Amino acid sequence: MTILPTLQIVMAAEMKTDTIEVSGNCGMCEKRIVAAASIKGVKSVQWDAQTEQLTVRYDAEKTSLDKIEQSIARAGHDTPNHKADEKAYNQLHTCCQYPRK
Ligand SMILES: [Cu+2]
Repeated sequence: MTILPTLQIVMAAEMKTDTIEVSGNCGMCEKRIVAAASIKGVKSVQWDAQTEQLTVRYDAEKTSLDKIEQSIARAGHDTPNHKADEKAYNQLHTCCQYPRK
């Protein structure tokens, strides 16, 4: 009798960390950006109003940086690859209407 080696299939999470620039001004922006970036598969999000840098840690098996950027753009904030939705931008609080590039 032959004993076959057991194949271990592990659905390992492929954790990735990326830092991108996301336009915004203040603490209100921070809440909005962090909420928008927190989609399925995202483990942690940090955004700094001074540097406008977003650091996101996510499971690349479940989501992608592109999806995260799209979600942020829909909330009204520019990302490197996705421009903010015009309507969403116009509806931002006046203190949040960062200068468009
Ligand atoms: Cu703001």
